[in-house]
Amino acid sequence: MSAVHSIDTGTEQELTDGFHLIIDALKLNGLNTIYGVPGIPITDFGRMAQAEGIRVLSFRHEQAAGYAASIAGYLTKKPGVCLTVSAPGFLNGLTALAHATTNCFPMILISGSSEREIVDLQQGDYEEMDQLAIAKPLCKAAYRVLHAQDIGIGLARAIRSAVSGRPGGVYLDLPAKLFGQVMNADAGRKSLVKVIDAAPAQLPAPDSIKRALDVLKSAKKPLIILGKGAAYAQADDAVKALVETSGVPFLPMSMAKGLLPDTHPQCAGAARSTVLKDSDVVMLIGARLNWLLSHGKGKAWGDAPKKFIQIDIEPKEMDSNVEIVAPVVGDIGSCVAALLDGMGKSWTKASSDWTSAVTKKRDENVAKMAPKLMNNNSPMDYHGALGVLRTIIAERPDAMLVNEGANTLDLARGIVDMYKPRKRIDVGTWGIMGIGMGYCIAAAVETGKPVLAIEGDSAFGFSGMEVETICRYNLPVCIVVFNNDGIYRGTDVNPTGGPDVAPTVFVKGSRYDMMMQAFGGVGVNATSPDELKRAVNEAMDSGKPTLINAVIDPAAGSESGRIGNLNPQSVLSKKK
Ligand code: ADP
Ligand code: TPW
Ligand code: MG
Repeated sequence: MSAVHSIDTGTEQELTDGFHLIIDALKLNGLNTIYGVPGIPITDFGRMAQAEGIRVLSFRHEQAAGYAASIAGYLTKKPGVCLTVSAPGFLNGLTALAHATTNCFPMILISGSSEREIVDLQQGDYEEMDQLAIAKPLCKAAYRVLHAQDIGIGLARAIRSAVSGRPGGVYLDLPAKLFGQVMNADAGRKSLVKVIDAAPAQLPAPDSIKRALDVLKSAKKPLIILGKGAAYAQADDAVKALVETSGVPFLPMSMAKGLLPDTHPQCAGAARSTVLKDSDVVMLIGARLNWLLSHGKGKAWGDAPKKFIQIDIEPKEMDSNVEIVAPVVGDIGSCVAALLDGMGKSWTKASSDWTSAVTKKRDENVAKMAPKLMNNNSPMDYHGALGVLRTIIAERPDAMLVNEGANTLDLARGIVDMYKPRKRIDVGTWGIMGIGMGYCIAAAVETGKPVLAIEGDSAFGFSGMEVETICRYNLPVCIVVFNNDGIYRGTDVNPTGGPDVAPTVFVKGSRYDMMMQAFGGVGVNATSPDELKRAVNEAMDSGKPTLINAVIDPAAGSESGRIGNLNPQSVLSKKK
């Protein structure tokens, strides 16, 4: 037990308090890193946590700290911990908590809060807010601990809720008074809970496995779609064995890229539209039929009738958008193992008519792209710049890749091949801007590997101040800002001719590299692919915090990258 006080009336006893009980409970459960922003009532808590050996990383804004915690959860399968002050700090962290829940990442947002008695009577306490009530609809579970002796149980519940079943965000409300509450140290020790088997295996029903294999066997043109749930599950060898034993072409969703290498002979990434349209049986593994897969219907899926097999830990996910003829509910490791078992040694691989048609299409598309990636234009276009970064990742497959933006995101996803699981982390289910720097920090801290961030200039701006955090902790992060003077393009004009620029346009010729220099990091202005290549390689070799301002032709991008079709259309502006 960390704290020793010793006075009592007459008899001496060892005491502890809320501060130390929380620290001990975190450590007992292997939660050794906190991402947060200090202030009342958690400043001393952060200091004490650091003193007790927890790594406490202070950010410039809670949202970035929260995104860091969320992706730490994804990368480690343990809840990432974000710590914030009350009301405004809590609210700043809440976007990330909702993001974690939406993306099925385990995370715990711990916020200090004001005194219950004052909050509940709405008497205007310092940073007063009923945080628990506000957090509830945005997370998987929300708890408040009022008494020191409940800290152990409170954290245990939070951990279990975050990681078991479908992972998600959990809110833990700790009122200021709790931290200073004193109790007998021995009783305190006994009150702590080391969570046993926090995410128990969930075995699929044998019938569901048989049904799935019958459907797969009947397929003429099968397809496997791997989602970030499959990457999260860390059942990499089993997933690879399933794909290879079945011989079925696979399509990785954005963050599942690299679960099997994008260069794998069965990878259909570069034949995406063909396999979606032409396949007859689709096996989803840890991927939802949400907007990112056009809800499993409509033009993108073509006219051929489809049968869906879905493997997911969340039973309610089945039939969410279209009928799932073979639902397999369980954790991916167990489900895939059971499928492999059922397939046995004599499974007939997917027909070569189908697989060679897919391969042909893929190779054509790759060949079409190749020359564009080799241009050395200045200012750069996306293909020239990304061609260079693609080679760098091929040469450094262990590096973490962070990616956000619109064109910068969609084109990087398509162009930059990934080779290893959980190396690509990006905007996720919401297509959210602002994850960049938090993800860079957590990726560096949790994996110890160098990080390359490919950032739209707008996307970068959402968390840009965290370059100071990156410099402060001297993290091996190389940020490439694709500077095209704005959102989607830097070429829009104000139709009124007034003094304001168009809403999508930024200051022309900005030098984001100088932001990094301000904090002692390396800043480089790169105007050609050759310069970009040199600067990135240098940064990846040195491990020094680096920001490269990559000058991109402001006219090169398109509206909303690849998803311009989602923009509503005005009849009036069309008529004009
Ligand atoms: P993507 O965006 O890559 O398509 P989604 O986030 O839509 O992926 O889907 C991930 C799915 O994976 C979720 O439905 C989630 O319930 C599921 N999932 C997460 N972890 C596991 C696991 N360990 N076992 C089974 N399913 C999981
Ligand atoms: C939290 C809306 C989607 S993409 C984007 C915005 C603002 C920026 C695109 O410009 P960028 O990339 O990054 O410069 P590029 O290469 O196309 O020029 N607020 C949030 N999330 C989203 N998705 C938006 C706004 C958006
Ligand atoms: Mg831009």
